[in-house]
Amino acid sequence: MRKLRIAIIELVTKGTTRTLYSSVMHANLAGIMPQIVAVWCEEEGHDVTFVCCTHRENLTAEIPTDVDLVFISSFTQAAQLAYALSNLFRSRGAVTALGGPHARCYPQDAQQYFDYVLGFTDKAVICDLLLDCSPHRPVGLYLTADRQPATLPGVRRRWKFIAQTLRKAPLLKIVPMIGSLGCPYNCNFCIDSEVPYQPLGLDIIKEDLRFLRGKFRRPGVGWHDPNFGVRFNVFMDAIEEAVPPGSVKFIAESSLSILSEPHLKRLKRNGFMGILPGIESWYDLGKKSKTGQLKGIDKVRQVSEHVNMILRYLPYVHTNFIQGLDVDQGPEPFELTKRFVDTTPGTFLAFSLLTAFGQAAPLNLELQRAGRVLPFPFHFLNNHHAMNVKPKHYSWLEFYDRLIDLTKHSFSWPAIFNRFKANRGMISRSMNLLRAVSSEGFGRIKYHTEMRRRLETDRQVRRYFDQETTELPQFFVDQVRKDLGPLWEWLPQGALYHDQNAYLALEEGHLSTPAAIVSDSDSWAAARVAAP
Ligand code: B12
Ligand code: SF4
Repeated sequence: MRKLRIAIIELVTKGTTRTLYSSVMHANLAGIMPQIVAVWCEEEGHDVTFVCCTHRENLTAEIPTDVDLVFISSFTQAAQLAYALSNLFRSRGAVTALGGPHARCYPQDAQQYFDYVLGFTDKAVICDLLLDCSPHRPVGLYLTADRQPATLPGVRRRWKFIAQTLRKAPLLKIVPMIGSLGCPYNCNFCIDSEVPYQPLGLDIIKEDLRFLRGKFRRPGVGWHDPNFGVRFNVFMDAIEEAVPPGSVKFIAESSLSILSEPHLKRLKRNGFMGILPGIESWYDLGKKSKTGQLKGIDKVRQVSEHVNMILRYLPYVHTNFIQGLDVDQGPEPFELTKRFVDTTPGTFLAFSLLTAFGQAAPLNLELQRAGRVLPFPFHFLNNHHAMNVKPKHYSWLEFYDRLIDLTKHSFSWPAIFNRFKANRGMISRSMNLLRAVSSEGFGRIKYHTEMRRRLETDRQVRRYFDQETTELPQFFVDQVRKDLGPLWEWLPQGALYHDQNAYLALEEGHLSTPAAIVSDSDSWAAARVAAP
């Protein structure tokens, strides 16, 4: 095989940004897979240039002009940026490949702009792509393994790329690690609801933790497991065997059902500093939060007590809520969350707008069938900048009024002050203060308020929200142009639009695209299979 010059670009943001939060945190939002793909490409003997793009960098200067192959890793919010970059690199003669959440959620759309679009990715998929490495146009080839990989390279092998990324994190440095894939729960809005739970090798994890202690005085690790701690004791035994208690700081996303008091004691002893449980709804998903059949105010009381208990053990708790679920109606869900803010002053609350990310989750099929998915450009699909699902029980104006009221309540000065008082330690206090006054708190109030104003005053926007037109209002076009900066010129024609019902079309057999399923035993490059 000829030696390829390969660039790997990870997009952790969707455009030019200069906020304080972005300069402190963006490099810490880097994923694991771009680093892994870089490792696999080097292992196959190729030259790799790796850039984690926090969007202060000049990409066109950092990537050599003569690369043969460019991998781009993108969330849906960065899809337009990714499409523009692919167009630019293709014009220079490179072949391009897309991986990451956007590729898993909207493969058919991405195939119009990339030579390869990757779903589940293991080393066999990457090796087959490297062997082929040729343009596939006008429709790219969709490559996927038939399941999540059984094993992934750990920190030691990824170190070169981790170190390079963390140089862009001036204060807090969080090393991404992963101990499991998939999830045993089946929340119907989630990308992992149908992906079986699968633990990864404990030996690699132990080796990595020991390795990191040689790199930092007290390393910080962020677990990227979709739901950390499902096999709690096995996992904690491994951590305890590898490193002395408290010598590594950890952050993890975990469900409340896992965060019992005995587990919290063990987490505290082992240096867990932050935990991100998803509460999501006061009326649904009781299994995940261990509240069973409890609903409404009863659930608020129980969860509030639970989160306050967590805060007695761990200094930082970030709770997630989904706004606009079908079970919600009237003022009550929002008022209950306000009550939760008051009774649980130490937690940071994140309010995600219900978003149907293409073919990510079973619920999206129902929503598309019901004609309730709006075609907002991908750029706005990050759970905050647009809600692409028409709410079942709210008008848009009522929904935004309630959302703004709730966000203002959570980031009012009294709430910020109470949070500050309730938190322990400078890191938790300053992180929550920074998040409140930066893009997440004040920034979001400003953004939602502007959206609410436009709904009332901008006829184009109103008609778009009411599904009377699919023509994109100028307000949205201007934002994408501003965020893309000079790369706007490279955005392919039509790339602001997508078929928001593509998943349904696929399920009903109206869409077929060149695709290849690759598994360890069935190499696509060898067999050249092209099956739907
Ligand atoms: C860990 C995690 C994070 C971490 C790490 C993010 C990161 N850079 O990876 C943090 C907390 C920082 C985060 C932040 C956000 N997240 Co997040 N996150 C997750 C989570 C829980 C796990 C993802 C994961 O790492 N899985 C393990 C990997 C190994 O598996 P995988 O993701 O399935 O990837 C496979 C393939 O896609 C492929 N692949 C993945 N990446 C790449 C890259 C290349 C180059 C290639 C070739 C292949 C490839 O290989 C993997 C193995 O098969 C998922 C939910 C879930 N249950 O999966 C949400 C999820 C990915 N996040 C989501 C969102 C919306 C966000 C935010 C926008 C939220 C926000 N508003 O702030 C931000 C965006 C941050 C960013 N970097 O741009 C959505 C993405 C939807 C979408 N289509 O964009 C998800 C799916 C949750 C959801 N709402 O359903 N997130
Ligand atoms: S518990 Fe979390 S990761 Fe698991 S299915 Fe539900 S939302 Fe997804």
